[in-house]
Amino acid sequence: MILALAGGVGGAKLAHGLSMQLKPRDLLVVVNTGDDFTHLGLHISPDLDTVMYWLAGQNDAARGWGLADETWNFMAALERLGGPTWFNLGDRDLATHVERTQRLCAGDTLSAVTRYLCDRLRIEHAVAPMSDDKVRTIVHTDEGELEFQHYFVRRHCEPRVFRFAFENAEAASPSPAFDAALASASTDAIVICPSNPFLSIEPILKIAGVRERIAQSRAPVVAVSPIVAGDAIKGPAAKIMRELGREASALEVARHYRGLIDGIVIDALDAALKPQIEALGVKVAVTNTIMKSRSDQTLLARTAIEFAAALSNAVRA
Ligand code: FO1
Repeated sequence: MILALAGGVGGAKLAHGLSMQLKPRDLLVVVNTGDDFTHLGLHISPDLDTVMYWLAGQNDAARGWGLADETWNFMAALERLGGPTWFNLGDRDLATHVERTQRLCAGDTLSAVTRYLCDRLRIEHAVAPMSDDKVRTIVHTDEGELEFQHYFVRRHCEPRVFRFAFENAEAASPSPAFDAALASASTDAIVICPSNPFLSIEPILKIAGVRERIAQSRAPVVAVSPIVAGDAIKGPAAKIMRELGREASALEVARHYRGLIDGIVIDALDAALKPQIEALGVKVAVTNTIMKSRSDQTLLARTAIEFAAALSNAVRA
């Protein structure tokens, strides 16, 4: 069984690749919910939405988030009424948020609602939130403290970042499926998807006990670098790294995850970094990590799975 940690579009793409390589019982995708927020009275879980839509094959490929063949009548009507239009909710996507909100209000957990939505979208592989407890990512910037979506979407990641806080993370418990996978002897590998290490993966690691349990896991832990040739494939990871005083490189990603990961998959464009990363005690696999097509997703997933298996055999040998 492979436990994948994901958030954002890069995470969803690799999760989709893993789902094409593995049987449903052999994959659990655990998703960041630090980006969740209440908007227009609706509970929005953007990273869960993105992973679900990719696994269901219903994602909008160009945007990365949201549904394909979307229409925007609701947003146009909202604008006419003078409502807030900085966060875009497509007409079809809206149904997900309404149904999720209704079920949460009726007392279901986020895990149960996610299972239900995945079922309805005919997703066979398991997807779970990192926690059923509320955790919120707050971005400390030169414009003050911003809730995540206000930083990311409303302010287009423009403010300069000083640090991130993950409200309530240390008091939150891993979701039941995540907890079981961390405890299970059947977890053969943990894959950290090429998601933003600071915004998408850190909130998951901050949940009570999670970082320690992953670091102590007997399963090999493999990360895929979201930084290629000094830049992020998508999103603000490189900008944030520079603002935090770090260089934007796959080497720095390996330094960031040092002590947690056994190996890292880096892009062929960064092959020259391999010796420096290995000097940190982190094994390196080099391949194409830019996922432009389904076959790129499958190949990267296969590389990550095979790399983890090789690391596991090396430990046993
Ligand atoms: N991202 C945007 O850049 N602009 C949007 O208006 C936007 C709306 C949105 C609605 C539902 C949803 O599930 C995701 C949405 N996203 C939007 C994506 C989301 O903000 C980010 O991809 C993640 O939070 C970062 O991982």
